[in-house]
Amino acid sequence: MSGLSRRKLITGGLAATAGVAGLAVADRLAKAYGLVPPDAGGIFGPGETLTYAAQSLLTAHRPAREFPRSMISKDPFAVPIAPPSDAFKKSQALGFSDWRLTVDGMVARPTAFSLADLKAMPIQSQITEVACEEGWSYVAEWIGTPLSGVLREVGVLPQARYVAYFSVEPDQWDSLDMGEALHPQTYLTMGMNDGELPVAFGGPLRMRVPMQLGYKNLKFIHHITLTDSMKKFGKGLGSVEPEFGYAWFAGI
Ligand SMILES: Nc1nc2c(c(=O)[nH]1)N[C@H]1C(S)=C(S)[C@@H](COP(=O)(O)O)O[C@H]1N2
Ligand SMILES: [Mo]
Repeated sequence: MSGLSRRKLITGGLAATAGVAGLAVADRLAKAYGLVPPDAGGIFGPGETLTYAAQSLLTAHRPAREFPRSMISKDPFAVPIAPPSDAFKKSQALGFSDWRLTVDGMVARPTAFSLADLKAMPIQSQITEVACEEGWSYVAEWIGTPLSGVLREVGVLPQARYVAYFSVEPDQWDSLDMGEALHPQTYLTMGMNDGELPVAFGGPLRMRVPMQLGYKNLKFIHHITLTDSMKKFGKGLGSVEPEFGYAWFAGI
């Protein structure tokens, strides 16, 4: 059976089961395929599990739309950020030469990458849209290195299921499942529109996840950790957003 018809069968099965026998059965099916969001059983319940399972099966290898250069927004809107801390300002004065991205957890080789280390990895660019859950969006060119390459470099252990990532801003963290983390458009971004990534847009290092809503695209990334369970972080909902009523899986 081809991958696509298999996916159709699974998602069709999930949806039909939900209609006929209720969400609890869909929940069990999703678990059988290992498609359980970290906040399952939490505030969203089985409906969230069903949405996530169906969405990730349907969109697993679908790229986010890329735009022609002519459609780059003339005046991209940066969501205002908290005033930078003294430590951040000091690092900025050093051209972020002391910035480190620490990658640890369930990896063979925990590593602290400088920006120079990351810039020495394969650099790619994408012209994609940032879409905020509040309804506005803009298109920009994002320049960085795919997260997948960094994960290969540190050697992800087989039991790892999620990639949790943390901003230097307090209480700003999120996570991706392995499928989304290894997606070719998931970048650690250091440049924007042919220049350095401005601080307002998350410089010096931003997680770019064009397949998901703006809030998954965290600015000022300094730590990534691989884990088998998001229950170990915060309130166990997979990111800080579900604590305020937004979905962990924010696919668009
Ligand atoms: N560190 C950090 N990252 C963040 C935010 C934030 O407040 N702090 N806001 C998020 C939200 S809600 C959105 S919609 C996007 C906005 O991206 P922009 O500033 O490039 O428009 O950044 C996301 N990343
Ligand atoms: Mo947002």
